[in-house]
Amino acid sequence: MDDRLAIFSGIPAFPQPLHVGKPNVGDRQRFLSRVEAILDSGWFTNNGPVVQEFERATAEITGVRHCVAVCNGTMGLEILIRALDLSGEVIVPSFTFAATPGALAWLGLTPVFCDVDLSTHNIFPGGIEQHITSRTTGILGVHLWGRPCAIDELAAIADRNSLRLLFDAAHAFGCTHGGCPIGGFGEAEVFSFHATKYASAFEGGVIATNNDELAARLRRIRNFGLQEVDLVVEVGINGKMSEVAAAMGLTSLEHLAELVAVNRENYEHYFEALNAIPGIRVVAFDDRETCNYQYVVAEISELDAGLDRDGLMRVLHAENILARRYFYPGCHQMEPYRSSPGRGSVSLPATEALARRTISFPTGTSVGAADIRRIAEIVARAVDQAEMVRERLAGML
Ligand code: T4K
Repeated sequence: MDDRLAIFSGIPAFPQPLHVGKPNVGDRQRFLSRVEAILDSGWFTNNGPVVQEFERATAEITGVRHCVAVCNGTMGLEILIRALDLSGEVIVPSFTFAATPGALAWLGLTPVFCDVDLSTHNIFPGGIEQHITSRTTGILGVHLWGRPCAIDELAAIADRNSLRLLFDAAHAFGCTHGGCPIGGFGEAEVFSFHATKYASAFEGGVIATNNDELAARLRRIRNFGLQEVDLVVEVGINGKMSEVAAAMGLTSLEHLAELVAVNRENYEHYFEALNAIPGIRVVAFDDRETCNYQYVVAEISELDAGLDRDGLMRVLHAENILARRYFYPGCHQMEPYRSSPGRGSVSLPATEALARRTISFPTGTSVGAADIRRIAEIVARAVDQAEMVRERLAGML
């Protein structure tokens, strides 16, 4: 084995790229036989039987009365925001994927960014009330990395201020809060079944709720605002999930136990190996809760590691380890928010610090213990040779 780092002209540790979000495929034959049945049936979309089965299965797992399947998580957020009649301003964390504030902005609402808690990476409840104005109609919490945000505190704030409370649960399928599945909190919660997620429908999402009336409205808006054939009663959109996507989703659901076992094992290998390296701390999960371990995230302390996150990422990429800067930059520093009058100058110190120092590592069924050992060796070597690495990277710019 070449023990030089690839940035020093060594051979990359991995001949093929190792991705963060490489999809888990599941049982191909199960999926393909479902697709055959769909082709034979002549029913491809528009709330077909496979979508309905997927909705029942996800509702059972999340312990809610209704799961409304949609074509992706972002559309799920948009349909929910509309169905709740949100308007004006909605408070959101900035340390999240662009889809969270994007869903609000797409509908003409203003996302008002709140800082996060450095220790949980989730919205800081103590920072929310200072952002409430006469235009505020809701709080949109995000369960980042599948770790529940401060649901109880957010519910109390929402109650006190007569605000609607909804959750972006894109990362949190199969996770719990206080032992109860994520899905039943707030007015509704939106999951993503994107290819890169724990359970995948290629592209897909579900909106989970216990509210019968809200579920009926979500279904209507998802289908052009149609209440019945030829009767449109409000503005809707085409947010439907196709039968093939639901077939993939169902197949994926049949593997949840295996997937979480693989993810957890990978996570534990990373935790043990990376935490032994100065300046690297893998984000921890609460052992009392169930988690999907789909994201392995670490914080890099430049002071202790001798390297910053971006430097380490360049080292890893040269080795074909395609670690990601989830999430960078904070959404408040993206367009159009950063140029919005009065909003661009907002300072969110915890978000900005985390956006500078977090890194996500490849996991899932395509990554094994030996890969993780190799990745950790590379990180350790980079930290060990930090001064040389910094010089080399500076020379490569
Ligand atoms: N809220 C939150 C908090 C979210 O994180 C997301 C999505 C949403 C809402 C919206 O849900 P959806 O509307 O997507 O259902 C990826 C995903 O596209 C996105 O779903 C996800 N979050 C986000 C965290 O990651 P990008 O821009 O990083 O995608 P991309 O193309 O760079 O791929 C990510 C990694 O996965 C790469 O390393 C390549 C690998 N990959 C990707 C795909 C699509 C594969 O190996 N195979 C694949 O098929 O957003």
